[in-house]
Amino acid sequence: MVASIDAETITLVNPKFPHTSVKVLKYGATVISWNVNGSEKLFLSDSAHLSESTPISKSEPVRGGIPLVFPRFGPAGNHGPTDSLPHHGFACRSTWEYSGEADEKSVKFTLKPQNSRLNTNWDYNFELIYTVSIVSENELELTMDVLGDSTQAFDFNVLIHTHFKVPDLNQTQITGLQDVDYFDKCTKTDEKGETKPVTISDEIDRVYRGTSKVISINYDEKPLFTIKPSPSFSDTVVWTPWLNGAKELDDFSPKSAYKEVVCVESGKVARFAKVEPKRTWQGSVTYKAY
Ligand code: TA6
Repeated sequence: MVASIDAETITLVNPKFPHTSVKVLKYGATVISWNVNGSEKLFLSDSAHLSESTPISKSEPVRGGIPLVFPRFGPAGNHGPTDSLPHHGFACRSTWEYSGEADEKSVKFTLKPQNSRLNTNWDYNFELIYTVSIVSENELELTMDVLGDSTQAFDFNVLIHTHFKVPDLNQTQITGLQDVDYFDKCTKTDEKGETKPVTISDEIDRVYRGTSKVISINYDEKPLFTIKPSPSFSDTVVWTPWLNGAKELDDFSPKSAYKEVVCVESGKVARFAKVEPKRTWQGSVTYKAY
């Protein structure tokens, strides 16, 4: 059920769970708040860009919340159709159409070539349908449908770039990624999966390939969040800028918040996904907050 709607945001409340709300910006269809019983679960920078800039090429994704990466994670390199697109693509820099309530627990947003002004060099007649659902008091489900062009197949990356709020990274651990090989974007090397859970004491930027387990973000060895992606979201990115990285990001503030955010992102980025003409590709992820 939509609790409120204005020119820029939609706030969703499921009447069965009135103490939980989700706020979505039409810009990027970015979830900027997931509030469970008065406790905010997402990091949002105080200086995030919350609307399109003019020209559109100057638009930046929201720093925080849940931006959507499509159709390029990049820099993927040497992939003709997406090479001309900015890092993370255009979905997070476009203003989506609000398509209304799907049912009492969900709202839908749509992006088509007409409203994604950045896609001039990526010339496919795609449609994205993004469904945001409050499935229980502490569970949020996000589903992306990628509808194919009527005549030609196309390749894409897609990633749900979630900024989870944590009390302190020093006591945070991520489980469920053990023994999964990854590409380390900081060192630009392929690494073998580690046997221990991920701990954080510096910048981390990793693309885990072929993740299939439930992932858990733990604080003091107790779960804060669990993350259950669909099999089609076969990759998981873990990113946190740490203090040095946060200092380089103009739209990250306060800088001291670097210790309170970790991105654990589900999607398809290690390789491109493909959608055949007139077909639909679907990926989804469910988060549970504790
Ligand atoms: O998803 C991880 C990542 O691509 C990192 O490599 C890091 O650059 C981060 O996202 C933020 O990217 P941005 O372009 O928004 O500064």
